[in-house]
Amino acid sequence: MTAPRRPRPSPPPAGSTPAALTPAARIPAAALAGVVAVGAALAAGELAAGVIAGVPSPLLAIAQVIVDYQPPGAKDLVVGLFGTNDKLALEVFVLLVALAVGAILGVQAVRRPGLATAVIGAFAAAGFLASLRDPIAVAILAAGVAAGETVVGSWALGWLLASAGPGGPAEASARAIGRGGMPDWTRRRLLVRGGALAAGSIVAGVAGRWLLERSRTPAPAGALPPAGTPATLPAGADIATPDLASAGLSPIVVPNDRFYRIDTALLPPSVDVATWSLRIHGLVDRETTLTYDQLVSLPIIEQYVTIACVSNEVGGNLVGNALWRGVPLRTVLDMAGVQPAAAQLVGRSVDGFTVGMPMAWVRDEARVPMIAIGMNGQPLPQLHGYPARLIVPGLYGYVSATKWLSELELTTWDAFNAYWVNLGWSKEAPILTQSRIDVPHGGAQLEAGRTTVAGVAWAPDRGVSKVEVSIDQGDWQPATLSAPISDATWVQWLFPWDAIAGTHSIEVRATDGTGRLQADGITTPFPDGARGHHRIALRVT
Ligand SMILES: Nc1nc2c(c(=O)[nH]1)N[C@H]1C(S)=C(S)[C@@H](COP(=O)(O)O)O[C@H]1N2
Ligand SMILES: [Mo]
Repeated sequence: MTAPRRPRPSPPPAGSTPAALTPAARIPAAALAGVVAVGAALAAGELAAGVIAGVPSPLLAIAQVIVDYQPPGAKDLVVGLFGTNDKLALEVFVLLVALAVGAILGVQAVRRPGLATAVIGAFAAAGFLASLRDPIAVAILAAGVAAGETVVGSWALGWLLASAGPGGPAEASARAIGRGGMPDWTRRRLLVRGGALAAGSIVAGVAGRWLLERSRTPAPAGALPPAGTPATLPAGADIATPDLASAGLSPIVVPNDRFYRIDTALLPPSVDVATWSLRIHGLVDRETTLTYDQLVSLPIIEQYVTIACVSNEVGGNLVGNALWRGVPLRTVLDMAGVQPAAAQLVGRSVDGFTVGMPMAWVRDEARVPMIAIGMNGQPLPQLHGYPARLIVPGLYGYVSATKWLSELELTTWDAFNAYWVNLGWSKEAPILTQSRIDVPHGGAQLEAGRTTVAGVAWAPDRGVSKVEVSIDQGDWQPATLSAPISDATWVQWLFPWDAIAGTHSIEVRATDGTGRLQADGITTPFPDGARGHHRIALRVT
C-alpha cells in the first residue's frame, strides 16, 4: 500500500482512506470483479466435484448443512425444505449470498487484497468442512480442491482488478481515483475479462454439476427377484376414464416418474449394492448384518401401499400409491430377535436421516411393514431410496418410510427422537383420513350440463368406507368409489353433477374403515398432518 499516489486537489479528510473517495463508477466495477471472482471459485469447485470422484460439491455441502441444522423454531423453513423446488431455491440462495459476499470483497480488495484472499480461503475451508459430512468425500482431495478454489478466486480477483490499470489493485485504484474515474478503455477491458471469466464459470459450473449428478446415479440393478405371490389389481380398482385421466384424475397406481418425492438429500445418495448392507442392532438378541444378496434371498412379497407426506396440505399432492416389492420387515427383525423392551424401531439411512416408529405398530399382524427393493415392478428408483427403503402401511413418511436404508435400531420409546421429531413434529404420526378433488380444477370454467367431479381419498391403513360431496354447502351426497385394493391404499371417487350456470363450491369428505369421519376445519400440516376438507370454487357458464 506504499505505491506513490498522484497529488490530489484536496487531501482526504483525516481517518479516511483514498478508497473512501472512490468515484461512483469505481465501486460497481470492483464489486463486479468480486462477484465474478467468487463465481469462478465456486465453478472451480463444481467442476472438480463433477470430474474427480470423492470431491463433493462445496455449494451443495453448505446447502446441506443448512438443511440438516435448520433451527427447530423455523417451522415454515422446515416445511418449505421438504420439496424439490425448495431445494433449488436453497441452492440459489446460497449462491446469491456467496456472490453478494464476493461483491463486498471486490470493493474491499481494492484496498486490502490480502483480506479478500483470506475470506475466499475461509469460505473454501467452510465448504471443505461441510463436504466432509458426505460419506463419499475423500478428505485429502476435498482439501486440495478447497485450496484450488482459493487460488482461482484470489487470482481472478487480482486479474480483474488489474484490468483497471497496469499496477496492482491498490495502485489501479489510486490511478482511477486520481483520474476521477476509470477511463473507458479499462472499463471495457474489465468487462471483457469479467464477461469471459463469468461465461467460462457458468459453463464449468453447469458441466460440473451435470457430471456430478450423472456420476451419482447408481448403475441399474440386476433383475428384480420375483414376488412369491404377485399382487393383482381387483376389477374396478381404476375407474379413471381416459377423459378423466387427461383432466387430472390421479391414476390408482402412480408411475415412478410421477410419484411425489420428499427428502432432505440435496443430492440423492448413490449406493453400490455390492458394498451396501443393512445392520439390525440395539435391543436384539443377535446383532445381524445383511448384504443385498442375503436380503433378496429371503421370501419376497408384493403389496400396494399408499404413502403420504405429513407436509401435504389439504388438497395437496404429496401422496401416492405404488406396488412395492420386498421383504417383510418382521422376517428381518425376527432374524435378529427383537427383545421385549424394544418399543421403538429406528430406521437410519446412509445419509444419516432417521425415522422412529412404535414397535407395536410394526408387530401388529393386521399390516405387513416391509423393506422394499422394488417399486411398480422396477428396482427402487434412486430418488425413492435405491436399493432399499421402509414401507410401513398407515404411518406418514417422516416416521416410517426411510429411503436408502442402512440400519434398523431397536430402542426404547424415550431413548431416541428421529430427525423431524427433533424439529418439533409429532413423534406418533398415523396418516390422517383425507380426500381430494382432482377434477375439475379449482378456479376452472365449466360449461353448464352434466359433468363428473372426481378425486381420490385415503386413510391408510384403516381403509376408506365412504366419500361424500357437498355442492354449494348443501347436503352431503355419496360418491361412487373404485374397488379398494386394500385398506392400505387410496381409492378414486366419482360424483356426477348437473352443473348450472353460476359460481359454485364443491367440497369433499371421506369416512375411514372404522366409521370415523374426516376432520373438518382446515389446519396446517404442522405438527402431525393437515386436517380439513378440500373445497374448490369454480364458474359454470
Ligand atoms: N433417507 C431419507 N428417507 C426419507 C426421507 C428423507 O428425508 N431421507 N423423507 C421421508 C419423508 S418425509 C417422506 S414423506 C417419504 C417420501 O418418500 P418418496 O420420496 O418416495 O415419496 O420419504 C421418507 N424417507
Ligand atoms: Mo414427508
